This record gives sequence, C-alpha cells and structure tokens, in this order.
Amino acid sequence: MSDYLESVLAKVKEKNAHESEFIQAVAEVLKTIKPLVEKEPIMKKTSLIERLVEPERIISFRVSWMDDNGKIQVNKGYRVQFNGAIGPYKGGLRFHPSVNQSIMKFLAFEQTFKNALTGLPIGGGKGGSDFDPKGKSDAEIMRFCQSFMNELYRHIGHDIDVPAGDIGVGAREVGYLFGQYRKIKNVYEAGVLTGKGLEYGGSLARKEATGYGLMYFMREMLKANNLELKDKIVTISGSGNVAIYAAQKAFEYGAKVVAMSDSTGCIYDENGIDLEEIKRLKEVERLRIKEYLQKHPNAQYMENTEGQTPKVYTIKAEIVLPCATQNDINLETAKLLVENGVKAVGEGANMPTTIDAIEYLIKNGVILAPAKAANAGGVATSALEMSQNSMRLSWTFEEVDKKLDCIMTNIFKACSDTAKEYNLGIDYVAGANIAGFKKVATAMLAQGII
Ligand code: NDP
Ligand code: 2IT
Repeated sequence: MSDYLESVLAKVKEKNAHESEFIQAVAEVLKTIKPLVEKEPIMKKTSLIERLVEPERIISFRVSWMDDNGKIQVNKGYRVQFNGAIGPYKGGLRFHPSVNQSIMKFLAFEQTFKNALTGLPIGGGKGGSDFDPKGKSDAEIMRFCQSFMNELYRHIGHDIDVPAGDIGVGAREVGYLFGQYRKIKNVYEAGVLTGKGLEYGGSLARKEATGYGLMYFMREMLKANNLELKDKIVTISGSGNVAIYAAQKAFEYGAKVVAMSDSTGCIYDENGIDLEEIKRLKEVERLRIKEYLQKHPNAQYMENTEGQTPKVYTIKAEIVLPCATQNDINLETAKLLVENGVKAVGEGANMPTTIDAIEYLIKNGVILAPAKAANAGGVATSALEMSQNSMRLSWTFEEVDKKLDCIMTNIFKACSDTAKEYNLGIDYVAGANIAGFKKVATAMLAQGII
C-alpha cells in the first residue's frame, strides 16, 4: 500500500475503531487499488478516497412491535445510504441478530462497487435490523415488517433508495414491507422495493438470480483457466436463497453438490444432494437442515462446534461456494481447503473470506471469484426489476435469465481484463476492486465536491 492509502486506512481505523467488519472491507479494497491511485493522481488531490470511505448518510431508528404474547419488543433498524453517485441507493435488508452498524456499513460499502460492476445505474446502500426471524410466527414477522417500514418509508423511493432482500428477508418480508409502504404513502410505487412477488411487480428469475449469476461467473472464470464445472465435486456453505439456486445451476452444469449447511451444521450426501428436499425444508417448512436425514437416512449430518471451522469446509471438494455469511473462511479453513485440493472458490455470500485467507488461497493457486463481482447477479436482476416496473411490463424468465448471463459474463470480463491490465495474474479480487472503484470514483469526480 502507498503512504497515502496507509494514511487513509489509519484514519478509517481511528474514526471507526469498533467497527471491525467495516474496517476489514475498506482495508481489502485499499490494499488492492494502489496501481489505480498511482495512475490517477487526481484521486489523492481531491481527497477522493477519504470521501469514498465515508457513507453519505446513516439512518438508525427504533422498531417497536408486539409479539404473540402481547409483550412489546424493541429492535434497532438501520439504513446506510453509502454512495449515490451512479444511481439511487440500492441494496438489501438483513434481519439477523448479529446486525450492527459495522455490518451494515461494510455491506453498503461493498454494495457500492458491486453495483458499479453491474453496469447498471444503481448506487450503494444496505439496511436491516437485529431482529431474529427464527421461530417467529407469520403474524410476528408481519408486525415487525410493518413497524420497520413505519420509519423506513421516509427515506426510500424509486428514485431515492430501493431496498430488497438479504439474510432473513425474502419474498414474504418484502411483501409485508411493500404493503405497509403503499398503505402509508397511498401510492403504487412498484419500483420502491425489489424481490417482490410475481403478482405485484416482481421479476421472473429474481429469486434464482444471485445463485445462477454466481454460477455464470464461475463458468466464465473456470473456462478462462481451462477448467469446467462438469463432473466437479461441489460443497456449499449455507442453504438459503443464494445457496439453493447456486446448487441448482451447478447440477445443471453437470457438477455434483455433495454438501450444504446451515448455522448449526452440514449434511453430506455423497450421491449428490436432493435439492427438492432442501427447498421443501428451507423455503416451505423453514426447518433445520438436519431434518434432511428423515428422508435420506444414509446421508451424514455433522454439527458445528463453536469457534471451529464449519463442518461443511472439512469435506473434500474441488469447488467450494461460501453462500452463508461473512468471515466464514478464515486462514485456518483456507489452509484446510488447499490441503484438500480445492481448485476454485466462488463467493456467493458477502465478504465470506478473511483478508489473510484470500491472500493464502490466491498464493496457493486457488482461483477465487470475489463476492463483489460473483454475487452481483441478485442486485443486477433487481435493477432489471426496476426497469420492468418503470416500463410497466414484464419480461419472460428466459429474457431476464439471458440478460443476467450477459451481465455476469461482462463482469467476469471486466475483472479479468483489469487483472491483465495491471499484471495481477489470477487476482480477480484486485481486478474487481479496481474496476468497481474506478467507475464510482470517475462519477464522483465528475459531480464535484458534494
Ligand atoms: P438466507 O437468509 O436465505 O440464507 C442464509 C443462509 O446462511 C442460511 O442457510 C443460514 O443458516 C446460513 N448461515 C450460516 N451462518 C450464518 C450466520 N452466522 N449468519 C447468517 N446466516 C448464516 O440468505 P441469502 O441466501 O439471501 O444470503 C446469503 C449470503 O449471500 C449473505 O452473505 C448475503 O449478504 C449474500 N447475498 C445475498 C443476495 C440475495 O440476493 N439474497 C445477493 C448477494 C449476496 P441459518 O438458517 O441456520 O441461519
Ligand atoms: O448483497 C446483495 O447484493 C443483495 N442482498 C441484493 C440486493 C438487491 O438490491 O437486490
């Protein structure tokens, strides 16, 4: 890193001392953009990097709601509007007990560059709450979403900020949020949220988009390195929206997914996972993954131990897809993956790999598809949903899927061309960071000091 970038990072650490995830996300980007900053002295001259690491706006608010026992519960709500230089703020909402300002800021910061990489006009934002949806009744989820929107509605709009789903937020939650927005504002503003149901402005293929997009990116990345998905053994961390549709596309490409997980443990089925059963357990019944054994007694279940490598990463595989949460793969896990002969890692989750683990994997020849690029298919298709809402028409599944494939292919090309331009070899992490950063920085420079 140059002295200038070191000094920016030191300031970020000082100003955000308790926000480890945010500091990590900023450090990862700053470590990789040195060649760009050296080439473009205007960035230093205009304090561009200092401006870019400061969110434009952070909203935090109280969410009070009544549970089924009549008890009043209080949660924290957030929306971080990180950077609006290339379009309305755009990014998901996460409902998970671990949510705090640091996690919101890291996600919104990364979203800014991810959205730039899609080539579509969307800025970066993220929001959510420390609300835990696990074990809540449908009525409780609805009351929570309504209370959350009672504050959020003042800050969003189809040309202002467009939230969507993330961990713990899917079509059900988006439906309740949209209903409450419509009720409060008395306007049918379809493009204010994405990931909506198909009956009221949702886009075909949005549900599948992040997982499918990840595999389109993987296909291109493997091809560029003389590899392919066919006949490869794949393991996937997570069994939520991203994991399920990554698995579906992996099977379509002739790979064999042998393991999936949730936060409690993983299942290993050497004949290949029965994905329809996973969908039933996770999308319909909302049960633990362990229940897979009921229908598949010959599969194995391995429970995680607190503080140790999640069991899904102990299973031998050629391709590993972290699709759960941040910092799932640390250095110790990365060493295990290399020892087990992994060829490629595809980041479906946001920041699933720690910085030292990324460096270790790349140094040991593992090809890594970086989150900002590889999981951009979800938000890209959200932007396609916004386009359809504006035009008041809807495209077919095939039309959306084709556009998604094209976007992911272009994103891989941008990462790989940038890596080539700066002599970075297979460091697609640096390729993605530089390409995304360049676009946001250029837009900011053009708009003056604001
Ligand atoms: P879901 O809520 O649908 O699924 C999350 C999955 O991760 C569950 O299987 C969950 O298990 C597991 N998990 C394991 N450990 C944790 C943990 N500590 N915290 C939270 N989840 C955990 O979320 P998505 O599939 O939508 O999101 C997965 C990842 O992909 C996230 O990093 C998200 O930011 C990212 N992403 C999502 C996009 C989207 O369009 N949905 C787009 C781009 C990225 P359990 O049920 O036990 O909690
Ligand atoms: O991390 C992400 O890109 C998402 N959760 C999807 C965001 C969106 O606006 O569709």
